[in-house]
Amino acid sequence: TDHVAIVTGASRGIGRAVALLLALQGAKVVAVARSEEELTELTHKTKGLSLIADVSLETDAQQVVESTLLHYGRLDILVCNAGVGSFNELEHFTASEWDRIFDTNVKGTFLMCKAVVPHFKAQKKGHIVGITSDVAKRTFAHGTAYGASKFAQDAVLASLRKEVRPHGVKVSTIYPGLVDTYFNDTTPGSPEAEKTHLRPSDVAQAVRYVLEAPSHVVIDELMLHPLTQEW
Ligand code: NJP
Repeated sequence: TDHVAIVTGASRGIGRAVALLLALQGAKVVAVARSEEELTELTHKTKGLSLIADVSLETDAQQVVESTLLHYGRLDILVCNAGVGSFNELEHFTASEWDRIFDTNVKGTFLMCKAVVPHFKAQKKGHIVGITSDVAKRTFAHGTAYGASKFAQDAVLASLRKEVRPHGVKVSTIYPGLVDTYFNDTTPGSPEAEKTHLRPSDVAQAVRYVLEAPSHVVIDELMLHPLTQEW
């Protein structure tokens, strides 16, 4: 396709895999994150555009969409993937860590959607894919901040789905289980994680699948887990 897709959190992990797969399929990919070096390296492979931006800042989110439209003259897809998490007992969580998680996962999703929706509504077409988590649908110990942020991010996307549907715009939400990435300061690629975690490319295939639905179909939700994961 000649579609133009913005992918947030594309410097590593799931977002990078999504960017590579969409580029392989012929999309023009706009890779968004804060790490310049990683984005430059990725853009050599995707032949797309990379934009340094912090999704939790409104000016950055708006700038990403404006730059994309200026550069490619069109925009079809937004993949809201940028996200952070850390895990602790509630009383050991700092207020600033709470803010970092909510600013990225919830406000970042809100701001990126806010930036693209007027454009998608005007063209009566567009597809937002949100990467939330299976913990948007269950709770667990040490997950007060991250779990709450994923419930909230999920609610933003589900409400938006109902708002934009009459305008021909789709919102799909992906709920992965454990994925072998740099998430929460981990290092991917260990032999152990290979058995217990999804690969970023598995999640990228799920994104591809929801994007390939016929024009009259919206896949609202798609959940995937490693077969070994109990949840
Ligand atoms: O994590 P990681 P994942 N503005 O750390 C970017 C969800 N998830 O791929 O800015 C812009 O490898 C960061 O880029 P940089 C998870 O909640 C994961 O696993 O350069 N970008 C990097 O590219 C998240 O929503 C698991 O530091 C920002 C990327 O985000 C999504 O999957 C399970 C940013 C993070 O890459 C991707 O996470 C699950 C900002 N302010 C859901 N802050 C799992 N891994 O097990 C961060 O259910 N980024």
